[in-house]
Amino acid sequence: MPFERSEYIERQNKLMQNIPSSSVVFIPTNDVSYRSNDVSYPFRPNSYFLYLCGWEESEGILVFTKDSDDYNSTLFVSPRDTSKEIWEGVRIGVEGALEWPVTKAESIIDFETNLTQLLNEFRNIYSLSGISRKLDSLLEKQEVSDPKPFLDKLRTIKSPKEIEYMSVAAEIGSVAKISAMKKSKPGIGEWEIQAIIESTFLNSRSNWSFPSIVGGGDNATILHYKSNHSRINDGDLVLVDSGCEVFGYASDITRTWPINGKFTDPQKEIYDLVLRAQLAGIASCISGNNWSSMHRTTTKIIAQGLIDLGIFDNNMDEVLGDSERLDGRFQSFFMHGTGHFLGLDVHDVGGGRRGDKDNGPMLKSGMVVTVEPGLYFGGWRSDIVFPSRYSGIGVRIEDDVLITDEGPVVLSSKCPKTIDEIEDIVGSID
Ligand SMILES: [Mn+2]
Repeated sequence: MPFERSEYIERQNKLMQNIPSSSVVFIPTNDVSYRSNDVSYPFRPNSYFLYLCGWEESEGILVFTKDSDDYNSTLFVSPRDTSKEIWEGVRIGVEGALEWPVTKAESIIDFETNLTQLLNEFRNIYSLSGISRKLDSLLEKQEVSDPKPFLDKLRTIKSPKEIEYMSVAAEIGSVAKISAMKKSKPGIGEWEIQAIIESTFLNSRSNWSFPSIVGGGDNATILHYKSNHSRINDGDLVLVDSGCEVFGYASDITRTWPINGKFTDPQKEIYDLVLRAQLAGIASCISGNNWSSMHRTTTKIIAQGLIDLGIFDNNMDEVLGDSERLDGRFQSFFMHGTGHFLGLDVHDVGGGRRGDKDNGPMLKSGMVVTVEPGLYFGGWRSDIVFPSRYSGIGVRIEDDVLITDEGPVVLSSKCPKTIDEIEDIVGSID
């Protein structure tokens, strides 16, 4: 298992400290999802479930029961079944599950019988809903509380071991980008860059943490572009937003580079502005700062830069908007938040999303966030006006940043980022 038993137990202890006496807590893992007919999507365990017990087979339910101060944990798992194992692989089974960080293991087939008794025995019911349709329907008639707020708070602060895995994920992600930069050339297909990136993941015994985004030219201005089916023309930028997982822990890195290895002047102007905003955003990742300070920092630089480039008239109030809501005209070109928490999920739990009330969570040592401002000048946009020299330019720069009491640590720092670094490396291998 990726973590010592003691680390899982500590996570469970911290959860159960928040749960009152006479409670039962249900934590299910994901159902298998079907793509079509007999073919299922690759199974990925639910992140809460992974976090609490590390069990990777499908169909499990983790149950905590708490009488007074003490609690017990039972892991319900798929039992051994040769006829099914012939097709799907050997299961760990009930006996094997006892090696996992739980008090007891039971067969999932007996879950419903146990459930009736548990619901009679305990006053408070907690369950993670929206993960297992079956569990949700079994608890349909119950009054159920949500354990997520407690778990989310725990998950946002990473342990040294979690940080180690996230650093490895960021390193593999950086190496993948370097490899793609080296092999870039005019006319290369977006899918070919995707293949370079994802083969690096697989060769590192990792896999993507979200479908890779590879957008050349105007496609770079589509925030969640995923078809990756166009060729990238000489003179265009390519934006690559991709990441991988190590023991479930994600990296999420974006770089933008000229496919022919040389930025044009307009590309340079936009790239330089986004980079300045991104570096200032990273510098604001200080423990004790509010979440919103990062977005405030990047937004101010972007807004001033758009004025300096002549894209807007010199009216900062209008470009930046309300100083709290930051809802000004800059949003025509920078329409997303500056970052998100990163962990077992790419868009990890803990809040810190655009549209949060107040200033969002406070940054603390052990949190990992992304910092990813961007500017997008889609040639296809008929709703906005900007100088034609910027048409078809989409730039986003994203790093994974660990908050420490000594200041921000960029986990993805191996990935080339300055204009000089990028121009040196792009196309350096045929
Ligand atoms: Mn991201």
